[in-house]
Amino acid sequence: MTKFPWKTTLAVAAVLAATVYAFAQMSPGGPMGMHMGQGMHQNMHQGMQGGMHGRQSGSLGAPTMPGQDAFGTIQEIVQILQADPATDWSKVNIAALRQHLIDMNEVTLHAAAAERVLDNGIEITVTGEGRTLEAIKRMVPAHVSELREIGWEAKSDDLPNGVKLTVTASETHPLTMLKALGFMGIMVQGGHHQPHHLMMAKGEFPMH
Ligand SMILES: [Cu+2]
Repeated sequence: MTKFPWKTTLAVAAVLAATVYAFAQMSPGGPMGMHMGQGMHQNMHQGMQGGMHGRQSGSLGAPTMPGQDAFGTIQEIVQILQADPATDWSKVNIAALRQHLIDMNEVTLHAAAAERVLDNGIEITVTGEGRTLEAIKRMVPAHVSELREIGWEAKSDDLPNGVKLTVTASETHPLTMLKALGFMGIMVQGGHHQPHHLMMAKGEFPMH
């Protein structure tokens, strides 16, 4: 029993040492480096030969996170367009893609969704104001078309302050599943956004 806490302590110490080491690597002339004794540095080197060095190979020092989701999406699309010699720059419309990503943000994060379970399906009243309302009116009916294409029984009805989305249960999409998925689980069905984003940016896709 007395050995277990010791192992834990050692593991924690190793993690801390690794963190200090990473900091030291990032700022070789910085205060961390200067405060560390030579012996401590060597010990850490030895302790890390097997573990950390293997895992870090290649990626340390080259960040990949764009910092903001829509920013990263647009960056990826722009890189695809610039890498393709066939890109028709007279048609490219990044502003349209940006507006769509704002729609996605509004619908995902700011729309209110009131869900009501029916005997044979689910009815979701999606509402919002201003920019959120615009996004709901564009995205929810468009998604209903996509749902139908992939075999769902869905419809949308216009409301003054939003859209009513109704999805009927079926053998492949039973009521229990619909209830569990709710508004967002239903909105993410199908993989159409990624290809549509590229088409929008190329000016080949009507705004939805
Ligand atoms: Cu999208």
